Amino acid sequence: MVTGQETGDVALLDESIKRSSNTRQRVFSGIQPSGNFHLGNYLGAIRNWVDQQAAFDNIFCIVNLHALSQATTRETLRDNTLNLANVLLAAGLDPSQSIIFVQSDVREHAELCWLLSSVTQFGELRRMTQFKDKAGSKDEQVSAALLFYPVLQAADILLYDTNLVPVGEDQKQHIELTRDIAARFNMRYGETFVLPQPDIKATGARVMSLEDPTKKMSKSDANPNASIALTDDPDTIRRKIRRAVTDSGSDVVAAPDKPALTNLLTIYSLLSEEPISIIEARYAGKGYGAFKSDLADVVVSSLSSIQARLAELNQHPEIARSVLVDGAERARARAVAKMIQVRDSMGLGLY
Ligand code: AQP
Repeated sequence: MVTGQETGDVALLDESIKRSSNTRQRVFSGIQPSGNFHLGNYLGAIRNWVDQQAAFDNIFCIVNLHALSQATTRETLRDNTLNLANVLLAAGLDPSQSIIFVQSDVREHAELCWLLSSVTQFGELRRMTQFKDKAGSKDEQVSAALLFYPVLQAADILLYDTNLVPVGEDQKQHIELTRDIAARFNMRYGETFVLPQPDIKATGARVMSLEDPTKKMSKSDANPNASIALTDDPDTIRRKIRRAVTDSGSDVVAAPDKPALTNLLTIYSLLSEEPISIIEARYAGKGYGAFKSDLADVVVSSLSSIQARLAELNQHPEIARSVLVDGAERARARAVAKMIQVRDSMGLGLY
């Protein structure tokens, strides 16, 4: 379930970039305000952003324009946006080290999306796994925004001369497309964009559904028992872990033919910061019940400090609002400067 081999090279690259550079590398990543943020978002993305924010020049974006690719309402989008800002702050993003802003506050994202669509092939978009998964058999009815999602994502990233994009494994294909779009643009119009690298960690990059370990944990999963929300209370967390599917047999081991146990052990290992082998040894011969009960304790205690900070931030929405206003101003200054260069490269504007 965890794609360590595929992603180890990028983690090494990440280390070498940090060591060899005198100036801090630019990090950009985004998250959609599209629902209940879960352990997958936390372990695959947010926690990594927090852990490495001191080492990089960071921009983190609440991508509300992306969230429009699925049907939503004004109230839902507004609530989710503020809630996500609070989650990011509660998880430890620090506005003094990272720009945190809302995508629609910087209009250059939408403008660059259109310009990049001119160097993106329709076939590339139609072949994206995320589009195929989300469109399913209804690809005639889904929004065109769902198809265009990766072009907007490329715009988000390229607008800020991003070096590294810390994401979960599901986004790898989109970052590869971003690189192709940037390279094609540079070839046609001259060197304009930095080619970004995905920063995908060796573990936690694909946390799986608790109900079906062949599917990733996802906000849009209709089954609430499939994921652990960052806001779930201790009883809910314990119940979800107790009923999480397991593999045949009773050994607590990670193995290719034990996707459910591998997923649960990975969650335990990432949150407790213990190697999987130590955890396997601890539960040898003890069966799934004892393991699941302790895993629930680990999850509850890991989330408790975030939840306490979140409760405080929810009482004071003005804190997040002020962070977002300030973040938008700082992001906009960079985006406006970049778009002057992009427009000039493309021959737009004669003045
Ligand atoms: N299951 C996961 N395991 C590890 N990382 C994950 N991410 C998402 N799911 C997992 C990472 O979280 C970041 C933010 O994701 P997003 O909100 O932009 O959208 P997503 O990837 O489409 O996530 P969801 O939860 O599945 O949302 P919906 O259902 O709304 O599409 C990204 O870095 C992502 O890799």
